[in-house]
Amino acid sequence: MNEKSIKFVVLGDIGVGKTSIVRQYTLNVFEPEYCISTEPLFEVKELNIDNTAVSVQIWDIPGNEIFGSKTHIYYRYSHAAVLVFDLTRPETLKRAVAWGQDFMEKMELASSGEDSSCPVILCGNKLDLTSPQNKMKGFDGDQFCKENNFTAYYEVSARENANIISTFRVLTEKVLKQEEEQKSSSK
Ligand SMILES: Nc1nc2c(ncn2[C@@H]2O[C@H](COP(=O)(O)OP(=O)(O)OP(=O)(O)O)[C@@H](O)[C@H]2O)c(=O)[nH]1
Ligand SMILES: [Mg+2]
Repeated sequence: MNEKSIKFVVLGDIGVGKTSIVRQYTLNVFEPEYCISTEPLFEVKELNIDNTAVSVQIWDIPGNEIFGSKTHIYYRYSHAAVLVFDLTRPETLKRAVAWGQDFMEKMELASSGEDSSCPVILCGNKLDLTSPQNKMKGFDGDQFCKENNFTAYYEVSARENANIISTFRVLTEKVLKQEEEQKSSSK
């Protein structure tokens, strides 16, 4: 069995559900009370994918973090970013985009010109609270991702554990595949 360690960062505005997503995925818990994150913390998820034991370190970054100061340190050695916004608060999409831009810029700087294209996915969370009345009308997540150079769009619910496992699985597979391709192209 091969072994592989990868790192994801979860980014987005305050209260959009980053901690809830990470804790649901790694610990299988959901807490309805909001407890603001004050420092970056990580959890680990172990997966087996195609005869590879993958250890995924998932960093949960506080939403009130200020860009430009320490964020490059959090991003260091990341393989992908998960941008989260709250489907019931469309204004949180703007900050998810700003986080995505900060991540892409700093990863590019850190790679000093080498191919650094890590996947950046966009997740609309709190799907369980949406209804045809309050859903973001006219929002086309796939198109929005294309326009902002993000990799893909998913709608999830940390509360109901909806689409969380599949989203992280697809992202992990994407990272592994990309690494394989890079390895074989540099041979
Ligand atoms: N109904 C519902 N509530 C959710 C969901 N995800 C998170 N919440 C709630 O939303 C609030 C904020 O969630 P957190 O996970 O703490 O948000 P965060 O993005 O980590 O916020 P910061 O730590 O401030 O950056 C909490 O009260 C959660 O219980 C969800 O999928 N559905
Ligand atoms: Mg948090």
